[in-house]
Amino acid sequence: MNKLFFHVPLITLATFGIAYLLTWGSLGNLGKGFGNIEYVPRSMDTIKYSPCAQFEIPNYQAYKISNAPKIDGRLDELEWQLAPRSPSFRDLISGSGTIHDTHAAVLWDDEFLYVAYWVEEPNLQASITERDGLIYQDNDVELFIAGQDAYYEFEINAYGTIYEVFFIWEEAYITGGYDTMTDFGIDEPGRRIFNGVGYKPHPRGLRIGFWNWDLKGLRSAVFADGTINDDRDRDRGWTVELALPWSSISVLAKGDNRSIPPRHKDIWRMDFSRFNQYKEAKPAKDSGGWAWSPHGVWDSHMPECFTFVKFSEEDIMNFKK
Ligand SMILES: [Ca+2]
Ligand SMILES: [Ca+2]
Ligand SMILES: [Ca+2]
Repeated sequence: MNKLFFHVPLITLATFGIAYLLTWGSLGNLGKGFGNIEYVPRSMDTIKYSPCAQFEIPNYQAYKISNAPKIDGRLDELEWQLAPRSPSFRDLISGSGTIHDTHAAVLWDDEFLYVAYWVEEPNLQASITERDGLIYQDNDVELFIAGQDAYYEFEINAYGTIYEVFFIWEEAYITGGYDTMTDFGIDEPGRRIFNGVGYKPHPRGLRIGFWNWDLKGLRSAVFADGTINDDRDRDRGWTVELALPWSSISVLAKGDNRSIPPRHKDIWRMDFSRFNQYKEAKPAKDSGGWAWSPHGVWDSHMPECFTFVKFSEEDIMNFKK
């Protein structure tokens, strides 16, 4: 773990804490509107109005690899075994513990960002087989990657069917020059205005979503450790293995010209979650969405709540015993 993040001076914590409390006070007074709360978009933003406590957002160190994993959904490579794993995901809204374990890990090399999920699931289920179908209507696993002015959404179910959307903050669409790009023109098929899911009054406003967009060169695979759609047995779960080419992710760097691939100690914001079609029985408060970094509201589309992923040039094999 990184000292920089875990030895935060008390005074900083206190400042964040006070800002957070003041914000909640302000939000309460303002009701539905956000009045004159100023929003200054930056990729490393600490947004005062956010429903997630900024000082509680997880930090993760992503190490480099020399040998690319085989993208087959099986996380049996030594690299994945050595990679730091997230704590088990918590409820997206309440932050409370969940009935099944979920972990994620990130690795990288100069060509790809690699992401893995370990998903405990006693009854594997999937129904959607069409690419860009509404995967969130199945039990799914989701990945969001944020740039300064845009973010990428990825979903996958136990069949390995995927859903991808690229979102650009409307206020940055023209000023950021996205409107002149081939994939993001004003007449692009699958382009729609989007206002979040359960947190509509996001102060940054609307996004423009591009549902037909694909992350070129993306490789994804699922390993189902059990039987899908057969509840006569009890399954162990599923694992997800992803390789996302930096050359395609580079579109997220447009806002702030961040390095592609990242440099040592660069920090990106990413969100890791799963959504289930079931909920744990009461009295558990299970929203059905579980995440590495809880958001405090029913909405994934909040980059200011995403996990901090810090890239390290150190090779993961240095941790081999
Ligand atoms: Ca593999
Ligand atoms: Ca798509
Ligand atoms: Ca089964």
